[in-house]
Amino acid sequence: MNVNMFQAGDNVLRADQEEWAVEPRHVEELPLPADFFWGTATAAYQIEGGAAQDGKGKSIWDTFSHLEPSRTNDENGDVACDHYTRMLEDLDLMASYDVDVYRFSIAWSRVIPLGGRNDPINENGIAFYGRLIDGLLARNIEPIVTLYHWDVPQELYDRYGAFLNTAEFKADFESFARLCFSRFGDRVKKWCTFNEPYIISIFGHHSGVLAPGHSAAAGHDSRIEPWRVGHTIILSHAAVVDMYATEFQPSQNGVISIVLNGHFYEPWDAASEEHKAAAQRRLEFYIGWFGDPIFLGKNYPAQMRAQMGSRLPEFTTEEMTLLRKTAPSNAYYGMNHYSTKFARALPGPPTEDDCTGNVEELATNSEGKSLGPVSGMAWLRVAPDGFRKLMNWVWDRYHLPIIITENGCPCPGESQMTLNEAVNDTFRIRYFGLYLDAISRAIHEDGVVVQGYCAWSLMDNFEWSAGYGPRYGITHVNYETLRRTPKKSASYLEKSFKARRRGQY
Ligand code: GBH
Repeated sequence: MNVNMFQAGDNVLRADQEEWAVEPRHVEELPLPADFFWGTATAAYQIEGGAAQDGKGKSIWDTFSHLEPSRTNDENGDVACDHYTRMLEDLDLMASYDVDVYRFSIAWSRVIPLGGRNDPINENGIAFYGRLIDGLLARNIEPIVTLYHWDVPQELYDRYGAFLNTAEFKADFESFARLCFSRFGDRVKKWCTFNEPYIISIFGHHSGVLAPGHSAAAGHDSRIEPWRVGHTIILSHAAVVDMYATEFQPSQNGVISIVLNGHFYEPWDAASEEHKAAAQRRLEFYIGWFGDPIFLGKNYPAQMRAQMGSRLPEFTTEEMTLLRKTAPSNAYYGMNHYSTKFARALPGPPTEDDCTGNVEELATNSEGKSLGPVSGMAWLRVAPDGFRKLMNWVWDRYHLPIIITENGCPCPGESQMTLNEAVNDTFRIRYFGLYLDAISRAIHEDGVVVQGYCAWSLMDNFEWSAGYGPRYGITHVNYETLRRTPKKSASYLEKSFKARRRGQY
């Protein structure tokens, strides 16, 4: 796996030099339902800053971003966009875009600095999120709240290895979730438990690109760890869904689910059964791993068990009962999606720490055809058909209404641009246009239920191991002055959603 995948791909072929297969249609025949909602998404560590302000405890990202030598481009989230002190300004910014929803995450160590079920609560942290939620509602913006976007309290990692200890983690996560439901659940009606379990498991505990940085090279057992982490997430999710459904849902009337990310995979050779099977297998190893237990109440996909045997943990009888019980309580499928890849079956047997289903991922197919223009990230190519196919794949398998919880891209060369160049983000506008066209087609031509869309991201922010290089925002952030400037894509989205929901552009 390429360890630079979060790094900006400014050195690769510029997208404007490549041919775009299609232009966005933006026309009457590609509308969206009148009640379709849209907004922007962020995550606590990427925007808040205030790393030690008002009693916040350390998370694994505070640790990881201060390692020497740096694993995060010599940058960290100590200040980030300083959203912690500029929250009101950011609320007004969102109101100026006329968004319907805002997806953000709660920093666990801001509300429980040490993280555990018997540890003290930080009322300052609770008050911050309370003000944020009230400020959204006052502007008629609905909060969509993620409980966990990668920032487990460092203390829980030190005590018992966080996700590596299923029973302890589950108990602490339940108690954190209960605190959030009881303090915010009167006002928050859309919850997600975890953001991208695949990334937490594989990037945090296999390639080690993300915190806590476990990999075989760093002396960890990457044959076993990622699957234990995934198991912990699935069971913690189910426990919290069960708790919400019994203790809170009856009075609070909200909905809860999880956010899964995933590329779509096209066969490297579309005429070959072997490579078609590889593409399907790759999707099961990426999405079915979590989706089948969580949304179907079933065991891991058979192909995963067949390949991995005892590397994959077993669910006990009681755990299977819990999964079957909670599966129907997941009200939606949260989809983070950015791009598509080609899947090529590998010839030999899988390596002992394979996590792909023995599949190689490529940007060009057997005929040398590329997936589409490359964005500011080498892995992120513009492939709206793959997006449409993924929505269909998810709908066919899980039959849940889909919310697009993240989608977006950095423009080619954007990390080197002046402010004036950066706000003129025509590449991003084209990307959004094509991906919205794909949603319209999935809804109207394929019968998929898609309810809403969150652009990643409200503003440029700390892009994990790539630091402040890649810029995904629809708002430019000057990291010296922290000044926010809307990019053209912000007004494009505003106008496009208004028009599409009236059935015309
Ligand atoms: C999301 O993660 C995160 O939720 C968000 O915090 C982040 O800022 C945003 O996307 C943009 O990255 O497949 O090996 O070629 C996305 C995680 C990172 C998964 C890049 C796919 C591509 C590398 N993605 N990764 S690879």
